[in-house]
Amino acid sequence: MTDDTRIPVKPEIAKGTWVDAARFQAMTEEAARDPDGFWKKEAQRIAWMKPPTRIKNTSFEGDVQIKWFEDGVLNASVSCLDRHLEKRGDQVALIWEGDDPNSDAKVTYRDLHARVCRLANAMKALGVKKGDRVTLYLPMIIESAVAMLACARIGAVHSVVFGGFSPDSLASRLVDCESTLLITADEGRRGGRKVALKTNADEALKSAPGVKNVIVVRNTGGEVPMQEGRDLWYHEITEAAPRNCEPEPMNAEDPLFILYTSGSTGKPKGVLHTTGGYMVWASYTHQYVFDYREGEIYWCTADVGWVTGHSYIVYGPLANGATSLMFEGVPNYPDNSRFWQVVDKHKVNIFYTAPTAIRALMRDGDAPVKKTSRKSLRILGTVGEPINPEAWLWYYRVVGEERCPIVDTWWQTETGGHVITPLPGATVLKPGSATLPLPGVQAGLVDGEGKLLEGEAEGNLVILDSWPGQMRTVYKDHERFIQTYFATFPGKYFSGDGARRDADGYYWITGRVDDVLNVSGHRMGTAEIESALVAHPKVAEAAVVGMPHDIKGQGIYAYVTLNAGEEPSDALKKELVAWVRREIGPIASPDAIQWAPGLPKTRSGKIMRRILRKIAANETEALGDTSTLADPTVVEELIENRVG
Ligand code: 6R9
Repeated sequence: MTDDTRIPVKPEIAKGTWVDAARFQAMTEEAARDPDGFWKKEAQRIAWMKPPTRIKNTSFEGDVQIKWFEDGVLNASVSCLDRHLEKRGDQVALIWEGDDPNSDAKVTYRDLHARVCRLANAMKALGVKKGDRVTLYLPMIIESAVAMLACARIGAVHSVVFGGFSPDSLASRLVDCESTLLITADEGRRGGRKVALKTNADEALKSAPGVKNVIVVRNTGGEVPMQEGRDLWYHEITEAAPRNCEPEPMNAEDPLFILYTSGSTGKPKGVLHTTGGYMVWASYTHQYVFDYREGEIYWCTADVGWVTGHSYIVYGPLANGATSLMFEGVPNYPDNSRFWQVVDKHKVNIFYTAPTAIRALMRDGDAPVKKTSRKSLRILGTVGEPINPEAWLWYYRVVGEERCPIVDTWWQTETGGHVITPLPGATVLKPGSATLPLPGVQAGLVDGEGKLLEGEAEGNLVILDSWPGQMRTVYKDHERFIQTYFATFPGKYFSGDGARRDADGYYWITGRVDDVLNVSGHRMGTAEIESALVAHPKVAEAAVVGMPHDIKGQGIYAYVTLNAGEEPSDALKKELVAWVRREIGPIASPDAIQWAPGLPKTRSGKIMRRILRKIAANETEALGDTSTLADPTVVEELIENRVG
């Protein structure tokens, strides 16, 4: 049905775009034919102390070795700061919009450079050296970006831990990467509430004895205990520090950061990114995918605690000399019009958010959007999970008034940046499809045996060859890196996602492969059924999981959240089953529907299907770790009202 909807490239976007359809074609061909030549040119987008002469040296076989630009020398902070000083020292680099709509701030490139150097010098004075790991546990404040860049400046490897994580999660991450320094704040602010960061950090530090110092940003001014000899106020140590700090020369393959990410099994993995390839990829994708143009205001709503914040609030935009907006708050505080009010206030041109936010806002109707202007918007983007065509079209029609192309960007912490995505000036859009691989990305689909599928097909999404932004290893556990990503389909990077490729070669991500159902021998993406359910006018959100079924192997269990004001009833359940049968086919009929006032989500907004599968399977004694849930009470409610 939605496969037929095509939205052509807008002439007004194509005009002056970085990459039009012809250029996209040419780039794709060149990057495949001559990766060394192509990436040698693209590498010039960042600042090198010694430009690389060796470009690609990668193997997905055996030990899996990934090296890009390996004889190049650079410092990431120079690309983001120093080289902009002459031309745009007085241009705003970061706009900060507070949780409270009356608080904001602007920091120029010159200011940011000085702040980064001061903190870098202060860290050096504490004995932090190249290669040391520094953990950041911070709210969405300017100091987060300053701290990341200050680490980069002195060659320290940052590990950002999302400010919503518990003391336990923070402790295990501190210990795993053996951080000696933690940078945190007294408190954070979100949706009108305070987040007790320093108190959490103190709790975590009881089990992370390797941490010698804690730098504390005074953010809210809340009373927090400071431990003599260990804890230092950020403002005190930076005030005294010199405002110039020579950037540490780094090899292209020296680590830039570690970011922990959850897998389907085991403890979180420390995804390691290195300096040269990551910076090239962040800059390349930010420029082309958002069609970023000189002087534009760009806003990514992610938290810096996730990879999206790393690549698309800090490194990509700043490498490109952009003005990047950083938002401390949430979409519905003080009210559900906030995103669009911020867009109008700062005249945002490019807006990048998550499908879960779009669906939540869609549920509240058009009025909160329509009371704002949004005339500045030119490009919209989404990331994080499959976007159902229903939400895509609402975003397109209501938020963007059919003026702004939507880039549905598929990528992962592991990929460093976008890998499958439309380009606004080049790609005909189809609502719900992440469309085509970027030039330089060799995507493919394989069946269960690893056989590469041709043409129209559905299978496991793999990437056949390396791209510069790829993760290099799991920190201190290269074997786990090989096992997780290269063992399932030897010689290929396995994403863990499933996808369908249509007759035009467009990719439709169906969700994690562990979410793919097999019902009576038919394979179905849970995202597909969810999308059908959400397309019903009364449904706000849906999550579908498999449940054990005697006859079909797996049955379909759907959790459904209704729009505000809709009443659950048995008649409505029947109606939804009939609706899904009509939308997809009888094989997709839900076997059970449970009304869900809320769904268990991680703090980054991802639905925790693991928990939903357990509830559906009536294995509620063994729910596993629920500590990363945004609201654990949701789970109790669901258990109580489980169906069947
Ligand atoms: C960037 C980010 C990665 C997983 C990935 C996939 C899902 C991300 C998506 C998408 C469909 C998109 N995902 N973007 N699914 N369409 N545009 O989210 O990284 O937190 O590591 O998650 O998110 O399942 O495998 P990360």
